[in-house]
This record gives sequence, structure tokens and C-alpha cells, in this order.
Amino acid sequence: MNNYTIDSNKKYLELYNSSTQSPEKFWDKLASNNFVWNKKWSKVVDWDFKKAKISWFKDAKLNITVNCLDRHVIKNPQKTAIIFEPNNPNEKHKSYSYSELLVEVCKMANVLKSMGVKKGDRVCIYLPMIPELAFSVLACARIGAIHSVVFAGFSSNALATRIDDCESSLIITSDGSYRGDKILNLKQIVDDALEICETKQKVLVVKRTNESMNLKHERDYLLNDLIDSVNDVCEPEIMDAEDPLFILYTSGSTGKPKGMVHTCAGYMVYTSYTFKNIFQYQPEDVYWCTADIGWITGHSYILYGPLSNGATTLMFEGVPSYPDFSRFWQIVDKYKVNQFYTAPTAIRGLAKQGDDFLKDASLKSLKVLGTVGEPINEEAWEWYDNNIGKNKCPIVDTWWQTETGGILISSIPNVIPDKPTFATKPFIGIQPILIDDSGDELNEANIVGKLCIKYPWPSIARTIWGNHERYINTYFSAYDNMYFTGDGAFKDDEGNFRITGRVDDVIIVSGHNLGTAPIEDAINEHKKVAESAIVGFPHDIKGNALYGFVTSKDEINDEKLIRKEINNLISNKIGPIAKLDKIQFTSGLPKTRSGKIMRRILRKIASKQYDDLGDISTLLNPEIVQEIKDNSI
Ligand code: 7RM
Repeated sequence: MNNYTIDSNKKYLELYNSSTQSPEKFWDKLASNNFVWNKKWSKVVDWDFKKAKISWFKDAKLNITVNCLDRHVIKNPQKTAIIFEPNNPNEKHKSYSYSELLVEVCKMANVLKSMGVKKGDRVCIYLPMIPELAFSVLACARIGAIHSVVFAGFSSNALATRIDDCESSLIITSDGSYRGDKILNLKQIVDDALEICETKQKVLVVKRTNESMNLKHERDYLLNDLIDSVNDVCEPEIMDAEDPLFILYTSGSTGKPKGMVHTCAGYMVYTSYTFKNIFQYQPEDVYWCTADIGWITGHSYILYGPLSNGATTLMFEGVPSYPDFSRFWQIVDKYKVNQFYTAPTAIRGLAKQGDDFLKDASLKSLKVLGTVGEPINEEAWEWYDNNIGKNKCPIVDTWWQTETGGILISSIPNVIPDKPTFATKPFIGIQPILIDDSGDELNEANIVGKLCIKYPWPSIARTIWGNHERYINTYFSAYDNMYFTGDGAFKDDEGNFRITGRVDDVIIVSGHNLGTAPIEDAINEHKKVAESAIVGFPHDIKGNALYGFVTSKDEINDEKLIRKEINNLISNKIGPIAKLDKIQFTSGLPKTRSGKIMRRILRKIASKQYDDLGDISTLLNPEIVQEIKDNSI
């Protein structure tokens, strides 16, 4: 049986059962049949969660870029690999076929080599969403250098911390970046970061905006000056299955960012398999994920997952609001996008603009819609389904983490039905369970618990760079022999999972455990509400009471009335226990760059700990914090 394509519920169940009953046999066959290896493994999986030691496909040899590029160049060299849509719609787009992409990657790889980069060296990539970002990532993988992509919007301080933590030797950046009608001077940010960095760097600069910049002698090099003199062939470095492929920092809510380390073989196998099936990618499809490659979603589902399947993947440099809020839909129509994958924050932001921006959009090409990053509230889900999918596109609500490398819980179009606000079922090989406060497994249906995973899967992170103890403590010490996700979840009587939010955000009101997602979901159903976030604050009688921060779609005249209506909604949907003691209307919520609400900050404000807000420099909208503080109740 071909176990790579999942095209019916029956097949899903068969594969799921064999993948959990005989994981080694299952993954052995899947990996053998669907990838190019220089040498096969001696053991499929070896693991000890106590020590957080995990290896997949031990002793195997491969190069992931051979699987993402060379093998498709042999079979289908002219197929489009990457479509690049620039920030400005008047600038011509670019397309790279698989054979062109291989040449670009090899040239970039040879430039890196000429600058002294070797296997195992860390290369920091601080680039906007331009083709050179893809070339750089893949060039590192080609020569066995470990890439660490830092989102090109982070401050010089955040960049410096990440450079020093992984002790990179080279940073790839550009003169500037376009975002909507703004230009960001990236090279200046890199210069500032290098003033505070302890590790010595070389800098490779890609020209994008033609900003003027200072080039420091024997430190800074222009890609243009080097690229023409290198060979366009670069033999792939043969890597061990467990050699690191990349480091990606997750900021987490507290403390120093964690450099999650992913390795070559397991990551490749799992991201490839999930991409193919969760998006039901067919050979002629055009797939678009709107994430930035600076996030895990971009690594796994713009680059490695799609390219390992020989797919056509779209890279968009700009923002959803430029030149206006119809931009996403124009791009979908322009390239006849078949699969569209974005975040709830983007969906809510676009829904808030009203349907005018959709009136010229056909959206006929769309077959599958996806979301990732946060729980999606019911209202946003319905808007997406009605207006974008026209009620004919399954929506995959994909739950996963930087640490998991690939999607662990999701519906599968025409295989596992979707269900609003539910991520639904575990993917092949994934064994999620819910744990109660005393650490026992919950087997009943219709129950909430802490989400853990029982058995390793190929793309689980292997360590935190330079701090294995922290890796063990964060993910493997809470419960014996399990990976702890940090998320809470609800499981219904059909085995569908609904993610209720981070367990740190759970609020205990009068002894009742309340997840943030279901309450926010209820609030968001109010026709005036665009977004909301709830946190707890200390209360004499209840222990904690609920404080809601609410953004509206338009002017609110009678705040008192809306407050009452919101609490009525909560009462009806969840129960009076979840009613809010305080409701503050605000023009925005503090968010991370990938769109997650930073409840940590709101929690501090709600408990009037104004001086202790922690690091807010990595926020998308740091200015909102002052407004929220000033108007807090
Ligand atoms: C891919 C990504 C991980 C955290 C995770 C959750 C939340 C992600 C969903 C979701 C509800 C989803 N990686 N999360 N996807 N919550 N439904 N479909 O986002 O490392 O940046 O974040 O994001 O809390 O633990 S991440």
C-alpha cells in the first residue's frame, strides 16, 4: 500500500493505527519509499524522554536540498518552484523553476563557502521576504551550515541576543526592506546590533531598496560583488540524519529566547508528509502561505514542506493592507491560488474591514483554506468559510508549535471533516492525550486538560541550542515520559481536540478552570467586537476575576450597554461564572510579530503592576501598551 497519500477516512484510520501500533515499521517504509538517501538508517527511532534524547533515522545520510531541489530538477525541471510577489503590485513578480532555483541556491552556497562558511557553522539570516531569503536558507542547508533566521522586523537588541546565543559567524541581510508604504533600514539595524554583539561577524548584504549604507571594510560584503564570479554548481554536503539543520528562536512569554534545534532527516520526512496531505496538494496546484519565513510556519510550510513535494509555493513580500485591504484576494486571483494558509489575526483584521474589499475578488481557484497560530474564534471561522471559501473549501485549523516542527493536530480535506474552533484529529503517528492537575491521563470525553504527546514524532525539536537542561525542564519534566505542550485542550466525544489556549493563561475563578479561548470566542460574537483578550486579576472572594480587553469594529457610543450585552453573551454560551468584572475598550491589543496576543502584559496591567511589564520590544505594536495603561480600570 502507498502510505504517503491519505485520500479517505478509511485510509487515515488504517495508517493512523499502523503508525501508532508499529511506529518503527510505519516510518521505516514511509521514509524509504519517498525520499532520496545517500545511506539508510540503522535504527528508525531511539528515544528517552527523561533525558530528552531523541533520534530518528540514526546513521542515515542525506541532504535535504537534494530532496527539495535536485530530484525535482531531474523529473520536472521547468515546474515553477517559487513565485515571488513583491510588496508593490506595480513591480513585476518573479518566478523560479526548480532548475533555476537550484542554480540560485548553488551560487549562494558557493558565495557562503567563499566567505569561509563550513559545515556546522551558524549563519544568521536577517532578510525580508525576498527570493534571496529562500536562496540563503537553502544554501546553508546545501553546505551543512546551520541557519538561524531572525524575523526582519526585530530590533537590533533582539538580533544581537540571537547572534550571540548561537555564535554565528556570518549574517546575511539587505540594505532595506519594503513593508507597505514604509522602508525599513535593515543594514542600519544590523550595524547597531553588531555594536553590542560579542561575537565577530562577517556581513553579506543583498540589495533590495538601494538605501545608502556604510560598508565596513573587511566585515561587510555586497552579494552583487561576489555572485557573478562563483560557479553555479555546488555539490550537496552529505549530512547525518541527526546533524542540526537549523536553529529558530521562540521568544516565549518570559525569559531569554529559546533556540529550538531541528535536525535534517526527521524534520524533512514529517514536514513533507504533513504538507502533502493536510493541504491535499496536487501536482498543478499553486500554494500560498502568508507567514514570514522568520517563523516556523514559513520554514516548514513555505519552504521545506512544499519544495520537498515539488510544489509551487508563493512568497509575498508585503502586507495585507497595502495598497489596500484587497491585496490578499488580488494575489489569490492573480496566481489562481489553490491552497491559502494564514493566521486568525489576519482573518480577524480583514473581516473587520468589511466586505467591500472582496467585491472584485473571484476566489474561484481556492480549494483548501488553513489557519495557524492561535485558536480561531467561531465568528472569524464563519467569515473565512463564507466569504473566502464560499462554503466550498474545507478549513484546516492546524495546531502545532516551533518545537513540534510540523503540524500535529488538524483536519484533512475530504478525509477528516473540519469543525469550527476545533483543530480536530491527530495526524498520522501523533498520540495526544489530556492530563489532569494531578498528572493523570484523562480518558473521558468532553473534558479539558493539559495537552501532552505520548510518543516522539520525526520532527520534534532535539534540544535548545546551548541549554539541554532547559529543554528537559520545559518540555519533559512536568509529566513522566511525555512531551508537555504548554497548551490546554478540550476533547469532544468524537475525539476532536479544541485548543483552549496556553495553560499559563488559564484563569481560576472561584475554583473553576477557565481557558481564554472559549470566553473570547463568546465575546467576539458580539457584532461590534473585532477582537478580545481576557486575563485574570486578583479578587477577594473569587480568587481571580476576569478582565476583558475589547477592540471594536466601529465607534461605540453606549459602552455600558455593550458591556451588558457582552456579559449576556458569555452567560449564555459558557455560564455566569465566566462573566467579566471589568471590560476595557481599546484601539488595539498587544501582539507578537506573528500575531499572538501577549496576555502576559495585559495580566500585569489588569493587576495594576504597571512598572513590571517585562520586555515589550519584540511587540508588533509597542505603542498600544501606553494607551491600555492610561485607560485601565
Ligand atoms: C505554528 C506556531 C505555538 C503556539 C501553540 C498554541 C498556539 C498554534 C494553533 C494554536 C490554537 C491552533 N508555532 N497555536 N496553532 N492555538 N489553534 N491552530 O504557531 O511556536 O509560534 O506557537 O501557538 O498555543 O502552543 S509557535
